[in-house]
Amino acid sequence: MKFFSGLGEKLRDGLRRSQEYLGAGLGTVLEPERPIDESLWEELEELLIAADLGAVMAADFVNRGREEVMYGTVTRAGQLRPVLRRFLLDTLGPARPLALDARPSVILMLGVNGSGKTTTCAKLAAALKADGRHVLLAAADTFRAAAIEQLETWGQRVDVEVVRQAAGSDPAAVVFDALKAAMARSADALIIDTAGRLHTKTNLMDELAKLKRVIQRQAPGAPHESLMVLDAPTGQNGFAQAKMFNEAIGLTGVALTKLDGTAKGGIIVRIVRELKLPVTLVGVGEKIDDLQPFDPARFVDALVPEQ
Ligand SMILES: Nc1nc2c(ncn2[C@@H]2O[C@H](COP(=O)(O)OP(=O)(O)OP(=O)(O)O)[C@@H](O)[C@H]2O)c(=O)[nH]1
Ligand SMILES: [Mg+2]
Repeated sequence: MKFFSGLGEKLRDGLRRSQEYLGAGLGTVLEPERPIDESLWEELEELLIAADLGAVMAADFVNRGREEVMYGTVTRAGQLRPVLRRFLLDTLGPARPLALDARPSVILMLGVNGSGKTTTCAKLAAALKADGRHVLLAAADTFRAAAIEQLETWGQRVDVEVVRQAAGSDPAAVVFDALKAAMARSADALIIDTAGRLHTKTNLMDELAKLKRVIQRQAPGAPHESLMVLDAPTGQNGFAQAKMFNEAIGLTGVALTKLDGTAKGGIIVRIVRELKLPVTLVGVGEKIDDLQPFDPARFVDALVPEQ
């Protein structure tokens, strides 16, 4: 049950760089007894932008802060901390757990090259297995033999069966087989790894649309999750990519990886707000258990702790 009981400390570790960055900045800007003046708003806005919340949201927050001051609810800088926490929580909305009710629940991982798709598939497979679920992996990245082997190696390590075909075969055929196997064995979940592709390559986006059609035909209602795997350090560039993937095949959410490698954890807030997609999973390291369901409350606690 470890996946869903949540590993708050892990998230905290993964966000260390963001936390140190924002934490140190907020510590200075929101000095508890500091009076509120124009320079404070400027410093705060800069800090939020630098943490990757984006200019629009930084300005929004400053406006909200100014309102609080106008109403007299805030008179000292330290009182803006809970206002910031509330603002982030409101923007993030409630947690949106992965859709895992169907049997099999079909989870499609997609995204650009190197974003962490294969690793996230393996981590998720391990987490669901540890949760007592019967999981299958499908090696639908048939572009390179190495990609299939990479997933197989993970499969062996986490003791999850990998449905595969030879390199160069049609990914749709792999997915067809895998789904058939998952249904025959009453598996709880089928996690599909796909090849990295640029959103600008029409033929590859068409291939993805075809994959989705094959799945839909075979199992109405599936795929239950089409997750865009984005890596946090890519930041803003990932937005354009995710938008195009969303338009081309429809996404249900984002799995944000490499959150441990950036000081800009604020990107999560922008994803939710600008892409209007929930972040369902976060990757906080390269190890098998470095994956967490995204929990907005925990995230805000880690990023902007109460003092
Ligand atoms: N630090 C860190 N590294 C990660 C995380 N997730 C994945 N990685 C690393 O990112 C690199 C690429 O991961 P893959 O899972 O192979 O990425 P991919 O999207 O499958 O790549 P392609 O199949 O080539 O498109 C590997 O070195 C992973 O260990 C994460 O959450 N944190
Ligand atoms: Mg891969």
